[in-house]
Amino acid sequence: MIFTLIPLPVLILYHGGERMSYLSKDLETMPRDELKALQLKRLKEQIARTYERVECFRKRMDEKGLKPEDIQTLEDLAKVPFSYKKDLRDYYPFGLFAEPLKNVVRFHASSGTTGKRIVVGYTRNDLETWAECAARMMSAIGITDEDIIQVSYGYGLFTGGFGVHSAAEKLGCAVIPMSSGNTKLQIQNMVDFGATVLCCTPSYAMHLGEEVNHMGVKDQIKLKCGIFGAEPWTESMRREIEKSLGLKAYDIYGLTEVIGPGVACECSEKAGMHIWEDHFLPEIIDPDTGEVLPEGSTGELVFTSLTKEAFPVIRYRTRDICRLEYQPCKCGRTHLRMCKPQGRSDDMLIVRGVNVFPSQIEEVLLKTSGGDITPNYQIIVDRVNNTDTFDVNVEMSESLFEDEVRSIESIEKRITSELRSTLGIGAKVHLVNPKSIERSEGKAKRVIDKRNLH
Ligand code: DLL
Repeated sequence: MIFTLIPLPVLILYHGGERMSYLSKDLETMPRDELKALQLKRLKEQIARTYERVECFRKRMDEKGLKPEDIQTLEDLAKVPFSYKKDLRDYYPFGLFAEPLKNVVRFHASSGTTGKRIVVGYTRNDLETWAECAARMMSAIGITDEDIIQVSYGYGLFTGGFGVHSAAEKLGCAVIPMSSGNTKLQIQNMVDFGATVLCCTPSYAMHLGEEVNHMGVKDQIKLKCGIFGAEPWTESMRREIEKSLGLKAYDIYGLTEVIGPGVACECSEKAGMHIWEDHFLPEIIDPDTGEVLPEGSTGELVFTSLTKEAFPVIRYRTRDICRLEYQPCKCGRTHLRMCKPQGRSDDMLIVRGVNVFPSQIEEVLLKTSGGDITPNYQIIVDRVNNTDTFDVNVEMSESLFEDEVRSIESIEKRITSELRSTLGIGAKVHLVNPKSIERSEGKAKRVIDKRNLH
């Protein structure tokens, strides 16, 4: 096998007070049996520490009659109780912390889809681990200290902005800390500062691409790649972004509870996202029964942190539905890869009894567009006379809008029929005027489900 590893920088990793110096290249290409031995050592420590310090976890272990010493192999993890987003709400704000606040140096938070926000904390070592993981992610993509990085993820309680910011500084890149929004200024800075890397949500990248072309400055931007994540996006959307901004688009994954961006990322092969398994142990389970599924199955992704101090997570149910790839990657990294999450199990719509992921609709829209529609859409589900209604509003392109001859109705019919054959149910497709659907500067809101409002 030919290894095409991009030279990786030496990064220093702190864990549990001990200072470890590793070549991240060695870590990322470590033979799997060595990696598993490292995981087991860290797993035992993380479980013992969490048992000792986090009451909720200790109670759940005790209820199952389990002690930390019962975890002697990686397979034993399957016996350990799960943790859930609900726990973060029930123990809000600091009830799941494993360190006194004196040792916490940063908070981040995310607004759950419903109810109370969730809060996580980081010690100084946690921030170091996070920056290291996210810097490895950037290295895997080919970003170096020569790069100028425009960070257009939101800064603040959301982990996106600060997460990639610290990593980029660690790599020695020049950072433009834009945060999200203020689109015209974003583009102006991109041009004036010569940004070579863009970091934002894929839906905001689409919007930036649209505006760059509208302002006629595409030939003045120097972007070579973009690292996009924080929400599900399709391969067709990747192609659209690459075309409109003239860059290579890479997928990155993470979640607040586990650490933020830097949990997993694509390498130059763009063939799934390597999970940094020396810090985060993944499992795929059946979301209904909780059983660990065999290798290669699609199911819910569950993470156990291996090195976190302030906010360890043990068997945390992400609700993200995906598959893990165990085959070695052509890049030479041995850490397994996760495929693009097709959506969160709690984002999945059940319309007239059929399971529908917004990403399936997006794929159909982009595949069948033929230049007639734009990738801006919104799904509206309601219930009228005890029956679900299912409408998809899609913006037509400027060219179709100006075309007086072609029938909008026939295009709507074509998309309706494609959607029916993919989803197995009928949706009413409405072509709406260009720029009439609100653009997103962070995570896009694609679905309006009015059924619970009645
Ligand atoms: O979105 C962290 C992040 C910031 C990741 C910037 C990547 C880039 P949360 O706000 O807690 O954290 O949302 C986490 O977003 O469980 C997934 O459902 C979704 N998600 C994140 N990355 C991806 C991705 C950040 N690449 C939730 N593809 C996760 C699909 C993603 N979904």
